[in-house]
Amino acid sequence: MQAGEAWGRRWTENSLPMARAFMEAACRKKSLVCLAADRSTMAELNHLIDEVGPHLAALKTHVDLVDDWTPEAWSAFCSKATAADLLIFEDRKFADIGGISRKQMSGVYDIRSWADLVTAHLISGPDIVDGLQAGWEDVGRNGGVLLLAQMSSRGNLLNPAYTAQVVALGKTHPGVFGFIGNGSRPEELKLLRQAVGDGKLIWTPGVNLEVGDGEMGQRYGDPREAVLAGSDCIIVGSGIHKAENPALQAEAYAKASWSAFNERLK
Ligand code: 5BU
Repeated sequence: MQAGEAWGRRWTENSLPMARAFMEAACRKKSLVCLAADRSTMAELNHLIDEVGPHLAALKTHVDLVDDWTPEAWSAFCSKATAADLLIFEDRKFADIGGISRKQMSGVYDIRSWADLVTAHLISGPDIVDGLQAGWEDVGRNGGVLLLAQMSSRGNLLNPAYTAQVVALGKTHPGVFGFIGNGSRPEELKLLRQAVGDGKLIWTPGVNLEVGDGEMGQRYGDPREAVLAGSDCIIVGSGIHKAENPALQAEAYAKASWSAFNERLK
């Protein structure tokens, strides 16, 4: 099935190049899984991609938690991810004013040069999206911003009124790829999807085949329920990278997400 047919209104109502690149990748890989690659050495990161790359549509990084980071090793790792047909998503959670966010896209990590997607809080106002987009323009690249509309962690301060404002400001901004929603609570996710409509994607952390509480206030919901509630991509970390057999688990998440996506189409 062509990506446009599979994604329906999510495709026709969203012309951001990076959003369509994701929708196409998901169809090629038959997976709505983004791996949260929270490993702290380059060797572990490289090994993980070799193991699970075929089952993923995207790769989420926290570049600042790698102990032995070097520009050369990171560049080789990004090439490996691209060769595995993965979009690269730096979960940087930018939050500063627009001009500083633009500068933070460069610096030592030079996020603008390798990330296709980044996260941002909208706490400082909508100019942050323009700042981040300007960061990509500075190096002649395209990218997309995922705004945090909800979070998965217990006690977070993103209340429904705040979520509504993030959605209202973000849904008409062309630089916004989509929103982060809470994968651990399908009922919250349904409300978010209603508010967002079909014009933007929703990606969800807080997803695990074992539903319940995680470490330090993390909460987990079921992948199928998250997709049926309106998630377009499930972000899975420890459910895959801490598994005894990460490849088998990644395949299980890919299958769960893809069959729920097909169920949602009917
Ligand atoms: P986990 O191992 O599946 O719990 O990892 C979740 C990842 O998603 C981790 O990298 C977090 O930084 C990220 N995350 C999250 O857990 N919850 C949120 O609300 C946001 C990001 Br935004």
